Amino acid sequence: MNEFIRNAAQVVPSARQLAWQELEFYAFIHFGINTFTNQEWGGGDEDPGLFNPTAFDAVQWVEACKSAGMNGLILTCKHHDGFCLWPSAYTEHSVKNSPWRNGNGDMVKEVVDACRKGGLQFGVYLSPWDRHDGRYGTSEYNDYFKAQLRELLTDYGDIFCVWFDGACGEGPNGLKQIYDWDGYYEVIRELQPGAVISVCGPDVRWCGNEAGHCRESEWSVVPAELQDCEKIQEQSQHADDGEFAKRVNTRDQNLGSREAVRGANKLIWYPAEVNTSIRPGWFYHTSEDDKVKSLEELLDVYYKSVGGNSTFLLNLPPDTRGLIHENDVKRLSELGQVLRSTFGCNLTSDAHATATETLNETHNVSRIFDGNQHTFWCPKEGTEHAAIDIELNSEHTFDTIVLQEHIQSGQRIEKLRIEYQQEGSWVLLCEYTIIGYKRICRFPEVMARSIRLTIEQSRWCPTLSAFEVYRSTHN
Ligand code: FUL
Repeated sequence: MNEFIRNAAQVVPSARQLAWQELEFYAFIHFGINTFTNQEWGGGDEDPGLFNPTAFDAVQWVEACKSAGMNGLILTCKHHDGFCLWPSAYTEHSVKNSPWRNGNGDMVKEVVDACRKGGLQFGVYLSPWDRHDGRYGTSEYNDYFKAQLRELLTDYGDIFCVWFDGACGEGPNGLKQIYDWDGYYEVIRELQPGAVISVCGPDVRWCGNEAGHCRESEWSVVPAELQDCEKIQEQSQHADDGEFAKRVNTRDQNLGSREAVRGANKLIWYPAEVNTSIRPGWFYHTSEDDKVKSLEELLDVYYKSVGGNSTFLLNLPPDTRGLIHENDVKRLSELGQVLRSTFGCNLTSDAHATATETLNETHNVSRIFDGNQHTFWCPKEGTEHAAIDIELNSEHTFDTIVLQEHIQSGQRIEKLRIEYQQEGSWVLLCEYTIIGYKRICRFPEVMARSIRLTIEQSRWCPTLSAFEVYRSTHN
């Protein structure tokens, strides 16, 4: 067992996974023919003539994302209805046969340009399920799909993510497609080696629901069979019943604990992403203008996902004007304001720490305060329990602590507890299982100077790259 856990502790992210993880929070944009037909899933027989945003402005999208503190944007270049937002050479079912920009527009390009200008990374959603294309259900469709990937991954600069949906049904001819996943991945690795392939792909794991929930222990090290696309599809094969977005997938709550990984043939780094929409639907519906998630709901998802070793992919559906609606824009900027003010002042400046054990000077415990994720504290190899005492420069009031492991070394911490000192005795503040890339610990406000982090259980030896203390500006 020890040997097995030691090996589990050595599973590490790829460079592309690490870069993706550091984005933390980014947007999904669902925009297409459904926006104009008021649908969630188009049938594929829609007239491209319906696609005509009257005031489309990609810069407005990017500004809204940035105001919320997002670092990237993934656009539905083609959803299940098969309509393409760029003038693909391989189909007529695209913007080139729409009245928008007299058929000369390229929405992917305009969004990419706005992202580059605004400093956001750009990602591609391309639905493998295509309810329009007559080739669907035959091997020709796989060639078509790969040709479209080539267009998107060649003509628009660096792509941070290719997001493959698990939803899959019949095409226009009643046939189901056998997807050439390996062939798709090959094209992506060839053209965009820095891009992660998400959900139906090997790099980023779907958290298993669309309600914005993640597990209490969202392990990044899990059994390799979780990468199986067929299983992902089975799980996401729910009718478009509107209920799915609210349901939490309670199956497989435990993916990465010792019990869960014991006996696994192979372990992989396969970190989770939480995806949900700012409104009930993925596409825009006027009837949902007053159903934008509250600031409290969004903060809750943010803290649990970004602060729970996941990333947060928040969907924003632009309206028929081609703009993100005023209500959503307002909520996004409120969210960004709370995040910026909360995390603007780290109370560990001039703090002092002592650890029960330290490997060497390079991994001195002061590394947890240096704001550099690449430097870290760790004890000697084989030490699975440790404690760090932190002394702030004076008494402070706080309700939030951010912890980060040095995930380039692996994910190790399995159980921790934080206490603060009150009138000479240690009082429990909070307890958690995993940290991973980031854990945002939240608790009722306390006033204290001395804080103790106890790592009660870890794999082989824990690492810690950050310990930050904040007082939130919104409760
Ligand atoms: C699902 C799709 O069916 C929805 O329309 C949406 O795109 C969501 C992100 O994924 O599987």
